[in-house]
Amino acid sequence: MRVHLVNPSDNSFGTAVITPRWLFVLAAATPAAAGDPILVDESLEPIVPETIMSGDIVGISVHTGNALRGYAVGRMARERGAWVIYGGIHATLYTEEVFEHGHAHAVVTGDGDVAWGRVVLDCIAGKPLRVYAGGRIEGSEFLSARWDLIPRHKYMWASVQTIRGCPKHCSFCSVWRTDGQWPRQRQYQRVIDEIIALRRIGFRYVALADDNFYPVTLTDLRLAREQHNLARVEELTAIRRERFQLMEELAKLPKDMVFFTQITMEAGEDGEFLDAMRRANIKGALVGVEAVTPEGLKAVYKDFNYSGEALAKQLQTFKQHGVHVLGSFIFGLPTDKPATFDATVAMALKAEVTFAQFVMMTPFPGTVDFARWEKEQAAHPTMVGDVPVTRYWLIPPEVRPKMFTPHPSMSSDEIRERTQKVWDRFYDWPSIWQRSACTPSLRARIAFMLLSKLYRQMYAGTGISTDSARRKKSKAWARWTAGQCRKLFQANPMPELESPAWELSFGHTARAGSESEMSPFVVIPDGAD
Ligand code: B12
Ligand code: SF4
Repeated sequence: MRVHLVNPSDNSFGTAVITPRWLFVLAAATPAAAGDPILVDESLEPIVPETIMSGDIVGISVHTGNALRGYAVGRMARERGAWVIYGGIHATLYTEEVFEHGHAHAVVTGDGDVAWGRVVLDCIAGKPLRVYAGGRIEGSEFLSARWDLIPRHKYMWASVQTIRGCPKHCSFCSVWRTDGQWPRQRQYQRVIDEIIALRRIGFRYVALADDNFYPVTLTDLRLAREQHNLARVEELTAIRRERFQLMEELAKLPKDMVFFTQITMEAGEDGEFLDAMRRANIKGALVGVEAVTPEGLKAVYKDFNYSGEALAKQLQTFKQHGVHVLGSFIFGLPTDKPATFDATVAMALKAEVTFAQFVMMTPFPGTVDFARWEKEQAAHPTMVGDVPVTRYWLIPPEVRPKMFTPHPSMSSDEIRERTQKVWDRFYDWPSIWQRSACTPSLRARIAFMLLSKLYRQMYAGTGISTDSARRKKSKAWARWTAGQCRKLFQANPMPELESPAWELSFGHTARAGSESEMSPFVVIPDGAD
């Protein structure tokens, strides 16, 4: 009996940008009794069905973008006699769907770190439950990934999570609903130990796979103080202190390490935080700008963001403190007009963001936007074949519409064409050349330009994505450039690198081997979800 963990993707590219962290975390959660799992990332290579034997256990992760492929893998595995288990954000939101379309034996909702060990042992005993509610575990329970299982020379960036959950409530985002609004921080010592393990094997670029790296704003603290809510002030201060502790430790790591994270624009007001980020070698952050007008920001419940001149200034502040911005903008909001496209690219250029992505409004399940759209569609659902458009992920990729929610004044073709023009304008050679001036050498400047073009080629349409989200085949030159870029990201291994001697001792990878090692979590018996 072997355990297989499969990251489904329609498009196998040989090289991927960011490691799918869940694979290596669930590997750590796999009980020792089951041996080391076989990890299959289909964004690198498609799964070979013959590797799956009767009695094997196959864990499949699905997000909305790769659910259909995930279901095909699950059906194939079940036909070959394996136990088929699903998890991930989409399986959490649509547990019944994975049984119907993916022929699941069981599904894990929420966090898998603790639940997966139990699932594997139950499968070995031949009696898996139908649904395992993994819930939202504490930050202290997050497992460290098994980086010893990573295929070498396949990924450009590793990914390490430092915090989960986000206090905001943007209308297009499911994080605050699934992961919760209370930030769950991992102990910084564990984060550092994991990064050291990565640097030892030659990874120096690490994406901090966080929902929001800046969970406590100066405004949150001010408001709590004004309300004389001392308990709240203390809680917030403790979270903030831990962020700084983490960054202090990151700053002590080898100087060639580069981190990238996701953060809200409010950090632009917090020079102390930005300076700590720079010292910690957090060289860049994806900032959700979303819209450049007040109406647009209101439409996505993001009125804590700035617009106009203040927006440009706020984004420039990041750069002044040494943190590059990947600005993320959304098109297709009901408030968008033809003029919005030019205004947005002009703002992206003016704000001097180093990279930018321009994504089309997509109603993701679990979001406020999705719920509103589903309600509107309830009486007369639009169908594509026999699938309602509100289940768009079940529509075969060849006939799946590119946009789902109708816009009040523009057709989806018009929005798409205008969006592509914005990508072309932002990533034209003169603009890239100008932006590349931020690099320290000619070699770095060339690398920057190559990367910018690759980024435009790979992600125009989806935005920076888990590689498993791309459906279109990439052009040969993009594959070649990706191969070259990957080499640029590689570093010489540093096997001699030691972890600091923490006052508390932590294992690198906790392995769930027996019930007693697992925290209690709710299990839902057969048929009761
Ligand atoms: C880091 C991140 C990115 C990074 C890196 C991605 C990568 N290669 O890893 C970048 C910036 C590249 C990115 C891009 C995008 N992302 Co993203 N991303 C995240 C984020 C913040 C963390 C993901 C992560 O690595 N977490 C750490 C791992 C360990 O957690 P996990 O994957 O959730 O896995 C745990 C459980 O889910 C469960 N589990 C997962 N799989 C399985 C399988 C089995 C068998 C079991 C038992 C359990 C299990 O156990 C794991 C351990 O607890 C999540 C938000 C979130 N909190 O999940 C969004 C998130 C996944 N992204 C999302 C989106 C929308 C995108 C983009 C489309 C954004 C865009 N451009 O518009 C792109 C494209 C990707 C896509 N899914 O289509 C959505 C997905 C929504 C959906 N319904 O599918 C999320 C949920 C955020 C949101 N806004 O709602 N993302
Ligand atoms: S989009 Fe970003 S800021 Fe808004 S809720 Fe999601 S994670 Fe938080």
